[in-house]
Amino acid sequence: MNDEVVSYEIRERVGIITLRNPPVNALAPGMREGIIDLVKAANENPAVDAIVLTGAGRNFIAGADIRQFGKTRAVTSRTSAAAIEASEKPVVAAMDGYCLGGGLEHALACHHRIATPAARLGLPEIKLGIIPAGGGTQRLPRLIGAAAALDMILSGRQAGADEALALGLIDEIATGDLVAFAAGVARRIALERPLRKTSALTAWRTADREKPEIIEMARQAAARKKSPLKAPGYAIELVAASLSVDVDAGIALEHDRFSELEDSDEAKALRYAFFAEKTAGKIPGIAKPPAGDGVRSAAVVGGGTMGSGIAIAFADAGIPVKMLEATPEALKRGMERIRSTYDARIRRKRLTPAQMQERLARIEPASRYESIGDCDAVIEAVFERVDLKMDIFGKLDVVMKPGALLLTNSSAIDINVMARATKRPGSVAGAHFFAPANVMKLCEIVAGDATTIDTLGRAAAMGRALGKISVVAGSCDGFAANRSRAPLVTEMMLLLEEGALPWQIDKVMMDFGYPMGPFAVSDLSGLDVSYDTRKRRAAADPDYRKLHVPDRLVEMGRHGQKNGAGWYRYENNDRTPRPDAVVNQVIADIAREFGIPQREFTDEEILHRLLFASVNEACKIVDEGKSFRASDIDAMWLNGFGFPRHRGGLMYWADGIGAPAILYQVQAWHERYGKRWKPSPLLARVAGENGRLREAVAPETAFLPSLVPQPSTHSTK
Ligand code: 3H9
Repeated sequence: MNDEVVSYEIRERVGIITLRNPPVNALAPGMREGIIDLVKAANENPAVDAIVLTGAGRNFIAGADIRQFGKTRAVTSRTSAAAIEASEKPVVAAMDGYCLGGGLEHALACHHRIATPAARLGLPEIKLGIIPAGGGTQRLPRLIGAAAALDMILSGRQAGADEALALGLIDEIATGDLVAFAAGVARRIALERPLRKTSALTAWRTADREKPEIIEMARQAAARKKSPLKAPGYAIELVAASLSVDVDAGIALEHDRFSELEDSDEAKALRYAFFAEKTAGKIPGIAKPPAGDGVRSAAVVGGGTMGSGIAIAFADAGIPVKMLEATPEALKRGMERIRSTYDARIRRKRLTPAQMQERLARIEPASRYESIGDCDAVIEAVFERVDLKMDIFGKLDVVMKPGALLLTNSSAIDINVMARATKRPGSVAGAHFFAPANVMKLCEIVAGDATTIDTLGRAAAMGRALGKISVVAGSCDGFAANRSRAPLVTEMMLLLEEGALPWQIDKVMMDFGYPMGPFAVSDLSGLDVSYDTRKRRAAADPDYRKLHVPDRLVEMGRHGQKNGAGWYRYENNDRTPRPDAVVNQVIADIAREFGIPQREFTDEEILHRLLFASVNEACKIVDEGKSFRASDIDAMWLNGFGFPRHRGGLMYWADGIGAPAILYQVQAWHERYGKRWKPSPLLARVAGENGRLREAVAPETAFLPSLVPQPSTHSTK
C-alpha cells in the first residue's frame, strides 16, 4: 500500500479510505493498489462494519492519471472497482468536487453513493478518444438506464448533484461535513443485506430492452455527426452489450476496446491537446492568478457583432456587463443583436425564457463613458481604426477607476499604440476574442511592451472565468493566432490565381477534419472585414503581395453570407454555400490579366501549401518570443480556428510529417515563390536535430520584456 496517495482511519466502526493526490486526486500509481488492500483490510477487521471511500481536499477523483496512459499499469481500475463491489461490507462513495472518469467508475462499484451539492459527476473519456474502462460502460446503464448512460458517455458532460440524484446516479446529497455524513450512512446500512451491487441490477434491463430504438437512435445520431473518432461507436456498442450480455462479458469487451483505443493516434492527439491547453494557461512569472482579484463587473465599448458577443459571454458567465455605444440607435441595435442570439438559443432549446431574462438583466446599456468607470475591466470592441481606438483609450484613461483592466479586442493593431494613449500603459492589454465571441473558446491575451504581469494574469483569469482558454501572445501584427493563420489565408487566395477553386480547397480542409472550409468561414465573417487590414498592410509594406481575388469580390459588393454572395452564393436566407460561376469568372479574369499559368492541384498539395505556410510562420512567432511555446499555437488553433482536435493542433500535426520533410518543402517553395516562404530559423534548427516542433519554446531573452524573469529571481546569493 502506498501511504502517501491513500490513507486509512477507523472512525466508530467505519473504515475511511481517503485518496490523496492533489489537486484533483487523479488515479496515480499506488492508488488502485491502496484501494484493494484497504478494502481487504477493512473486510478482515472485525472492528469495522462498513467502509467510506472519499478524496482528500475538495475533489473525489478526476479520473485516471492521463499522464499514465500508454504505460503499463500494475493494477487497472477494472480490478480495483471489482474489489469494491465484491466487498462483503458495504462501501459508501463520499463525493465532493470532481468525480470523473475512473473516479465515477469506482463510485459506481460502491454500494451507496453520496455527493455534496458541489459535486460534478461525469465520464469524459470520449473527449480523450477513449471509452470508460473501469466498468463504466456496463455499470452506468444498469444504474441509470441506457438512454441516460449514452447521453453521459457520448457527451462526456458533467452532471451536478441535483441532476445526479434525479437520474439515480447518487442516492443522497450530503449536508454538513461530507465524511461525517457518509460515515453516518455507512453505519445505518452496515447490516443491510444483500448488498446493492450495481452490476447485479436487473430492473433496468426489462425497461430498456423494450426500447431497442434507444440504441438505434444513438447509432443514427453518431452517423449524422460523422465523427472521425472510433470511441463513440464503441461506446454505443458497449452500452448495447450491457443490455444483452452479463457484466463480466461486457467488462471484458470494454477492456478489449479500451486497449485498442488507448494508444491510437486520435487518443494520443487528444491527450496532447488536453495538456497543450493546460500548459497554455501558465504564464511564466505567475504562480497562480492573484486571489480575490477577479473581474466581477465589466464594460464593453461597442455593440457590434464582436461587442455584443463579448457582452453575452460575460452575461452567460454570470458577470454583470455594461455595453457602451455612441448613439441610442447603435445601442438599440446592439441590444437587439443580443436578444436575437438568445432567441435563437431558445428556439434550439439550449436556453429557457427565464434563463434568457436572467442573462439579459446582467447586460446594462450605457451611453456615457462616466457610467462605466467603476467596472473592473473594460473591453474595447470597435472597428479596426487606429485613430478611433486611440481616442477611446484616451477617454477610458480618464474615467476608469484605478486598477481597472483596459483591454482591446483588436485583432491586429499594436497594443502599444493604445497603451500610449493612456497614462497607465501597464494596465493595457489585448483580450482578443474570436467570432462568434460567445461561442469560440479562445481568448488571446496580448501583452504590450509595458503590460504588467499582474494585468496579464488578471486578464487571462478573466478569460477563464468566461469559460475560455486564455493564451498569452506578444504584440505584433496579427498577434500569435491571426499572424500564424495569415499565411494559410494568403496561400488559399494565391492557389485560386494558380487554378484551384474555393470549393475544392474547402473540401480538402473539411476532409482533413475542419467543420467548415476556410472560404465558407470567410463568407460567414464577411470578406469586407479583412479588406481594410489588407489595405493597411499594403500601405505599410512595399513587398506586400496583393490578393487580387478577394479584393475584386469585395469591390463587386460580394461581402459574404450577409448579402447573399461572397465566395459562394446563398439563396433565400439559406446558409448552404453554393458554388457560383461568377467567382469562377473573376478568378479566370484575374489569372488572364496577370498572366498567371494555370494548373491542377492534388488534395495533398493544397493541404500542405496551406498548413506548411502557417507552420513556418508559427516557428517565427515562437522564435521571436511572441508566443511562449509552440504548443500555445496549437491551443489557439484548436479553440479559435476549429482545427480538428483529433489531429492535436497545427504543430502536433506537423510533427507527424516531421520537421525535416516540412523544411525541405518550404525551401522548395521559397525558391519558387520567393520571400514569403523564407524558412524560419527555428524550423531549420528543429529539422537539423530531427526534433519536435511542438516542444519548441521561446528563447527567454526574446519574450516580452516585462515577463522575462528579473535577474533577482535567478540570484543565488
Ligand atoms: C479515465 O478516467 C479512464 C478510465 O475510464 C479508465 C482508465 C484505465 N490526469 O484543469 P485544471 C491536472 S480518463 C492527470 O487546471 P480545473 C491538470 O493537468 C480521465 N492530471 O483544474 C492540472 O495540472 P497542472 C478522465 C490531471 O479545476 C491540475 O490537475 N478524466 C487530470 O480547471 C488541475 O487541473 C478527465 O478527463 C487527470 N485526469 O479543472 C478529467 N485532471 O496544475 C480531466 C486534471 O500541473 N481533467 N489534471 O497544470 C479535467 O477535465 C479538469 O482538469 C478538471 C479540473 C475538470 C478535473
